[in-house]
Amino acid sequence: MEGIVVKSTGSWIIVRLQDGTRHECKLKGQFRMRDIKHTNPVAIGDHVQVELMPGDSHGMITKIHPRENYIIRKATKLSKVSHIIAANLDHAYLIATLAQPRTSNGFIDRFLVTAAAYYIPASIIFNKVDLYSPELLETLEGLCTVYENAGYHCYRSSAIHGEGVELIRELLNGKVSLFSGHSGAGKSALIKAIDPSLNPRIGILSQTHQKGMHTTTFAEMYELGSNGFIVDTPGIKEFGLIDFDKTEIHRCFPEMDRLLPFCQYKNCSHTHEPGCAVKAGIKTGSVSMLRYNSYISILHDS
Ligand SMILES: Nc1nc2c(ncn2[C@@H]2O[C@H](COP(=O)(O)OP(=O)(O)O)[C@@H](O)[C@H]2O)c(=O)[nH]1
Ligand SMILES: [Mg+2]
Ligand SMILES: [Zn+2]
Repeated sequence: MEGIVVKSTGSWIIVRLQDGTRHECKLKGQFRMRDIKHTNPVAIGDHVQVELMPGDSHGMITKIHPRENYIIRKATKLSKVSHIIAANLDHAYLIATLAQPRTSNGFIDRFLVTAAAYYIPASIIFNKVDLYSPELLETLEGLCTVYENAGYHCYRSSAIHGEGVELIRELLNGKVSLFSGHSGAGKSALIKAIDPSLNPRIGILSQTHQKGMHTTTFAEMYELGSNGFIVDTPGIKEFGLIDFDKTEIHRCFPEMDRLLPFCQYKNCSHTHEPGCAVKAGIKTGSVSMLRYNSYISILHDS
């Protein structure tokens, strides 16, 4: 029987079969050790084949179908081994916020680069708009212009007041979407607002740090009443660009990628070369300094 992995707790893998039933499954032994680059041989969103145990609701995963795409994070900071966050995604949303805990521009850009590197279309949802001061709303306006010009859609939401929720619900219709972002940004609260029949654990912001507590320890895929799936992830500190060629990073900045044909050198890195269209774009305003700085910082770190 065919199914999709919706949760993996370490000891059990929960698979949703096509008939809508859910089953606790184990992985057939042969898969466990084969994949040494990833800490988890089976990931949320994987399409799998399952054999149910006779007279029991438990199952055995006998086959993992090839992934269309996936997004990973490093297992630990220095590790070469990575953890697959989720596979077979139609779209990745970064749940960001300018209210506590504020999402940095650097983090936003790293997320967008990672999604692009793995061929996953991405957008940004700025949540908690109910908490923004008039000044912050103006900052938001400016940021949205930067990202829209770069080629990304920006949405505004309040999981508490319901602003923007209807539109996001429509975007998710019939799609497999990933919700990612810092702990406390409101991923789980937004999922609850989108489909009140779901019960993701919503955290309390710690008073001292105004950071989210880690309430979602495992990523989990939720089935929406509206015929779609959302993967809720625990707060992610760092995405992984593993085995990714440094010289390709600028291809993951759509506004820079568009200008590459106009650079004097075909392999321009947009750093020191003469006749660089990206650097010229910064002067005319078609490339934002904010994004360019992120590019340079990602280039140096990787
Ligand atoms: N004021 C306000 N609070 C929110 C909003 N969304 C989430 N929160 C609160 O922020 C905290 C963290 O939310 P949670 O959904 O657990 O964040 P997650 O870690 O990203 O899943 C909770 O106390 C939520 O009630 C929002 O749009 N407005
Ligand atoms: Mg959460
Ligand atoms: Zn250039």
